[in-house]
Amino acid sequence: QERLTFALVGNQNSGKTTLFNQLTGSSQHVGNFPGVTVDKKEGIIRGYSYAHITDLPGIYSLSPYSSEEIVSRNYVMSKPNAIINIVDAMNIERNLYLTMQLLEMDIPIVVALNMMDEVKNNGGYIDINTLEAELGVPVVPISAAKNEGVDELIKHAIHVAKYQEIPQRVDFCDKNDHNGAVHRCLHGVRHLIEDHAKSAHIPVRFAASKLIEGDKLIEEALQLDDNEKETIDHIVLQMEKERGLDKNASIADMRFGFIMKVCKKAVVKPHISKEHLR
Ligand code: GDP
Ligand code: MG
Ligand code: K
Repeated sequence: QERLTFALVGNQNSGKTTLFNQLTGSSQHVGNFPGVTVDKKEGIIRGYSYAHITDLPGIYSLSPYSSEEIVSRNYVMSKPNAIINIVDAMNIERNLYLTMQLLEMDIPIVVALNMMDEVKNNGGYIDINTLEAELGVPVVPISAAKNEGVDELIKHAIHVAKYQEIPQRVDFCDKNDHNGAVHRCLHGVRHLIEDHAKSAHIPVRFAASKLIEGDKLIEEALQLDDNEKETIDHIVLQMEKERGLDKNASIADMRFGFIMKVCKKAVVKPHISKEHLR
C-alpha cells in the first residue's frame, strides 16, 4: 500500500489533540492553553503504517486572517489524501461552519462527531444517517476521551482515502429561497474562474466562495485579469443588492441557513451546553 496522508481539522476545543493521541497512540500533552497545536504535529495512524496524519491548528473558518487559519488551509490546499474533520457534537452548528468549507475542497472527508458521550449524558440525540445524507460524507460518532468509535473512524478514514471518495453534495444553497441571489452569484463566479482554478490547482467551489468573500490571497493565486476581476465585482455587487446583505454576511447566512436546516432534521439538543462549563 502506498503512503496515505490525512489532515486532522477542526475547531479549537473540539477534542482534536485528544483524538490525535488516540489515533496515533502517542502520548502528548493535552491542554487548554492557546497555541498548543500551532506547531505541526505528525503521527502514524495505529495499525496502518502507511497512514500519516497531521494535526492542524484549531480553526473556525478557512479564511486567511490568522496564522492558524493560513497554516491549516495551506495544508488542506496541498491535497492530503483525506481529511478527518472533528466536530464537537455539543456545539454542532458552530462546528459545521468549517465543515461546509471543507466540503468545497474536493478531498475525501470523514466527519468525526466527537463528545457523543456528553450529548448522550445530557439527553441529546443525533441522527447519524440523516446527517450523512445531508452532508454527503461519512459521519462517525465518537468519544475521543473515552476511545469510543475511534476504530470505526479509522476504518472509514482509510476507506475514503484509499478509494478517493470525494464529498457527493456540491450545492448547499437553494435557488428557490432567499438564497437564490447567492446561488446565482456562486455559479456565475465558478463558471468564470473555472480554468484559472484548474491551472492554479485550487478547488473551484472553494475558490469561488473565497473570491466572493474578498479573499486577496486566492485572487492573486488565480491570476485573474482586470476584466475578469471587474466582472466578478459586478456579479458580487448585484448579489449584495438582491440579497440585501453584504458579501460576507450573504455567504455566512447561506452556510448557516443550510446548517440550521440539517440540524433541525438531525439533532435533538442536549439540555446543557458545555460552553457554560468552560
Ligand atoms: P483541542 O483544542 O481541539 O485540541 O481539544 P482537546 O483535545 O484539548 O480537548 C478539549 C477538552 O475536551 C479537553 O478537556 C478534553 O479532555 C475534552 N474532550 C475531548 N474529547 C472528549 C470527549 O469525547 N468527551 C468529553 N466529554 N470530553 C472530551
Ligand atoms: Mg489541541
Ligand atoms: K485546546
